[in-house]
Amino acid sequence: MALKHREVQILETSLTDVLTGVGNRRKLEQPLATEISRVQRGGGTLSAIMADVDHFKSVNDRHGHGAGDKVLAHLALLLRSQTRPTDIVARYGGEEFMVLMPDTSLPQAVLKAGQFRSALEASLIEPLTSAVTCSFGVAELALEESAASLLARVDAALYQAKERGRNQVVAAEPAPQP
Ligand code: GH3
Ligand code: MG
Ligand code: MG
Repeated sequence: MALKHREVQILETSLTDVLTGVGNRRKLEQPLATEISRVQRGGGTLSAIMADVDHFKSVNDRHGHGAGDKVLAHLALLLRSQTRPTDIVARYGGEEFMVLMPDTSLPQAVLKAGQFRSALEASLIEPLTSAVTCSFGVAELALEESAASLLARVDAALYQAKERGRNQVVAAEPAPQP
């Protein structure tokens, strides 16, 4: 029994991002697969939000890596505190986060990303003296769409948000017909 508990602990640690305490990229895999099969069986909706900190390199350059780390921890907490326990929040890459939201339509997810955006913009994160912002891509899983396609669409939407000037939310193009 003690051994089993230890195994669960090790597994949990291997799926957690040390800096921010949210899940790491690997933590997304299983829920993503599970949620996609639920939707494909006719079980409702699934949306994904990808967030990327704007000009994060210059935050590090100006205020130091430690301050950059604080921004990431702040953003992770913000995402976690403004989502449901059934939503998955994960650090997807260096300064990129993914939020998976079961039972959430595209308009609802766009609204949610807008809330993240304005909450971050309004945050004061010491020792920073000005606001940090984030760009967001949002997509809803289409019928018969794969995880790879969903992630590609959400990524392309995030790229658009950067292109359009950052600190904004862009909804993905509809999935190509299967
Ligand atoms: P953009 O608005 O286009 O997203 O620009 P950016 O500067 O945010 O993007 P870029 O990809 O050029 O830089 C990302 C930076 O994130 C570079 C890297 O040093 C930093 N970074 C990645 N992981 C960490 C981390 O764990 N801590 C800190 N402090 N910085 C990190
Ligand atoms: Mg960035
Ligand atoms: Mg990035």
